Amino acid sequence: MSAFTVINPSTGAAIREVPRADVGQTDAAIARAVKAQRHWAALAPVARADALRAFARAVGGAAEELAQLEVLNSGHPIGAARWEASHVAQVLNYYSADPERLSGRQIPVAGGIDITFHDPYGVIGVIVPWNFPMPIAIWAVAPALAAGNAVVLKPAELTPLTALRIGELAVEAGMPEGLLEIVTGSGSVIGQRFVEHPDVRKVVFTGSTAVGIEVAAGCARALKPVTLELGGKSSNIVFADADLERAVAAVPGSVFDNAGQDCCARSRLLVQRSVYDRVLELLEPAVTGWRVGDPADADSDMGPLISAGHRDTVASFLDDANIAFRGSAPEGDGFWFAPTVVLAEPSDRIAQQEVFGPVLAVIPFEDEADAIRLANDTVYGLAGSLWTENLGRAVRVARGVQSGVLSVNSHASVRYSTPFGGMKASGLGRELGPDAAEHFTETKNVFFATDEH
Ligand code: TAP
Repeated sequence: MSAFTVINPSTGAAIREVPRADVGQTDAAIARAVKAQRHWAALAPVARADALRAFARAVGGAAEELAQLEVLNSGHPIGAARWEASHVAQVLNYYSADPERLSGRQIPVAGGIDITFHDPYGVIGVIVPWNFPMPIAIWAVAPALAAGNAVVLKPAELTPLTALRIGELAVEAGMPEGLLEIVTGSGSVIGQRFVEHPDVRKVVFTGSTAVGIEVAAGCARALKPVTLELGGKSSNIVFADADLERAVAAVPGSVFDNAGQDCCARSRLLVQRSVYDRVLELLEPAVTGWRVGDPADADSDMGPLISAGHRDTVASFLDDANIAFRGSAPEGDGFWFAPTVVLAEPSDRIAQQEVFGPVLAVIPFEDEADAIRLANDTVYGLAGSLWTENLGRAVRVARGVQSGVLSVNSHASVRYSTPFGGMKASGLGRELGPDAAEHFTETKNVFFATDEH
């Protein structure tokens, strides 16, 4: 098997070689998953629940190791990486209840009994991007396994290390061999094969909108369902009646967390014109105080960008930008980029396109209607926040903004117990929340005649 080199984004140094699977090796992984799934689906519900809980315990026990691996491979600050690793265990625990609770319905009909069953698809193909390797993988893996499926998972080429370790932990915890296959290598080979292979019955893709459209088109040709979690250009809307100190204190985290490489990043700050100057005045020290540095240091708020190529892409957005102020970042090796705030017009490239880096575009608005219009003036519709002390306004704006995930007086986006996903060009379908396992099943309706003839 050929191999590729995984790089530490904080130093640019090689970490290790990882196998690059070809189509034949991908097919072999799918074949192992098919076999394991038959055994898995036939187990008693409590056995599958117990196995998932054992898997969760194994991940919990290895949380520090996984977190350190993510610091090394993705440059996530250690505090964030620890949260991500424990989140994997929590998501597995949450969905471990589903094997015993995923019940169908008994529907009243004439002449017999009608029952629905939630049958697993079989094998689910999961394609993961590089920005949150652990959480995004487990959001699909846990409910898919809980519903009785096997999973073949392709991590991003840049960040495969934690997925590989989680795959090992599944086996160490006693999950059947082959049930969770981690296949490393190129997206256009392995991801494409998941889309085409007849034994992969559903695909979950998280990544760019451009690749997502191709994945969806391929799934349409193969008549298989697909969940898409794509890009975003989310807004933070600050009304004049907000608690401004509280709202602005949340801004750096809402856009610079994970160096802005977050599909939910609030990369547009919409500010009511009457408080525009005051908000910028409060924002500057919050941005210059944002600590960019060694991700292994618990005091760092932000690490590097993921690659040299991605840093070039992010930097290109500043070519024609009106920069208001910037924070600082280390010099030297590693793919560092200082947090940056720009003043923008709604139609500017930086206000329309996803930067996927630590760059915030600030745009003034006049009134509530204008704020909703600007928030919706993008092809995307993933996340967003609004800040106001007026309850009626909070309700109206939350209902008016076309996004899958919104928060009022908060910039929280993800809780594993609540649904997550995007509208418009941000995606198709929802992950997480109480119904996620059901999304990995097909409904079978069976009628049992009871009338005597
Ligand atoms: P992509 O380039 O789209 O890559 C995502 C995944 O797809 C990678 O594993 C990639 O493999 C694979 N891939 C590439 N070409 C493929 C093909 N032809 N067929 C099937 N799979 C293929 O995105 P990215 O640059 O890694 O991630 C950044 C994007 O993801 C941003 O737009 C961001 O907003 C979005 N994102 C969205 C969310 C949610 S939840 N909505 C969450 C995180 C990120 P390789 O690694 O080999 O290229």
